[in-house]
Amino acid sequence: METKLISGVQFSKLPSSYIRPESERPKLAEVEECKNVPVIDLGCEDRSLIIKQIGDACRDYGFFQVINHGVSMEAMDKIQGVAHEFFGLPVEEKMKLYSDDPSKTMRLSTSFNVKKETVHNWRDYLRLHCHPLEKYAPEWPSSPSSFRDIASNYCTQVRELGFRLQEAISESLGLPKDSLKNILGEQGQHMAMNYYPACPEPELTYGLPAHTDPNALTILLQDIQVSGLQVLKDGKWIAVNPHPNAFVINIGDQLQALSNGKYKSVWHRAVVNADKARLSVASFLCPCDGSNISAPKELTNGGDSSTYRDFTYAEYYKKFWSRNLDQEHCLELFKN
Ligand SMILES: O=C(O)CCC(=O)C(=O)O
Repeated sequence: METKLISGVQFSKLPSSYIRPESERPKLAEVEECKNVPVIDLGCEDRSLIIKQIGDACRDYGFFQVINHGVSMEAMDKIQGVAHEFFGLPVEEKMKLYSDDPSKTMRLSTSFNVKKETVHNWRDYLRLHCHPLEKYAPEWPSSPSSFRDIASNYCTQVRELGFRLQEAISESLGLPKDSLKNILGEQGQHMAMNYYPACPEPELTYGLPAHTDPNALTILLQDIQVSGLQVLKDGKWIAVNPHPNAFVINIGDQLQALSNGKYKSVWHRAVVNADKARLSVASFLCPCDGSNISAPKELTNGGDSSTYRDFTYAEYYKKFWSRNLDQEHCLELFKN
C-alpha cells in the first residue's frame, strides 16, 4: 500500500512498515534529560558574552536555545495554533496538497522520503519555501484562511533572528560580522511544520530518525506541552525538553563546513509518544544554490588545511535528498 498521511487516521497498532529492526529502535528508557542545554539570552546587554556563549555552544553541542530573541510571543503562538488547525483538517482535504516529490516548493507529505526509505516514520509534514515571500506565499494552503498571513509574519521575524545569529556566529569564529552571510548569498528559507500523531507503539519507531540538517541554520519552535527532540551528545542521546518562549537553534551542515569542522552540525531525532500528538515548526536558512561553500582562509591556515572540498549548495542538497536519512553524515562525502 502506498504511504499516505497518518494525521487524522485512527490506528490501534503500529503498521508493520513503521517498525524498526530491534537494533535501530530508540531505546527510550536509556535517554536522559539534558539538564544543561545552553540557554542564551539574546537580550543581554553584554554582546561579547553572547558571542562567547554562542561559540561555546556551537563547538561543544552544535545546538543551543535562545530567549529574548525578538520574535514576538504572538507570532509564536499563532503559528502553532494555525498549524494545529491545518493538521486537524479532514484527511480528504489535506490529501489535495499531498506530494512525495522533494523538489516541490509547497507540499504536504509524510515520513521523510517515502520513495527512498525502507521503514517509514511517524510524521506528517507541510514543507514550504518561504523566500521571497511574494513568490511563494500565494501557493501556500488557503485553509485555514488565516494561514498565509500568520505564516508570512512568522517567517519574516524568524529570518531576522537567523541573520542576527549568523552575525554572532561569524564573530564567534573570529570573522567579520558579515562574513558568513556574504558567503551564503541571498539565502533561501524553508519551513517544515511537523506533526507527530500519538503513536500506538512509540518504542518501535521514530517521528524522525537521527539526521543532521543539510542547510546552514535551523530555528526550531518546539511544542511546549510535549517533548520529543533528542540530540546526540558524547555518544549518548539526550532529551531537549522545551523551554518556555525559546527557540532551539541547530548548526546545519553548511556551517559545519564553513567553520572548517570547528562547529558541529548536530545529530538529532524526534521520538513519538503514546498519549499526545506533538507539533514542531522548523525554519531552515539555506545558502543560495550557487554559493560556493568554502571555509574562509582565516580558519584553514590560508587554505592548506580545509577539511572539506569546495562545493555548491545545489550540489550538496541534491546529494542529501538522494539518500535515506539514517545514513552516514552527508558531509563525510565532501571530505578532502
Ligand atoms: O520535531 C523536532 O523536534 C525535530 C524536527 C527536525 O529535526 C526537522 O524538521 O528537521
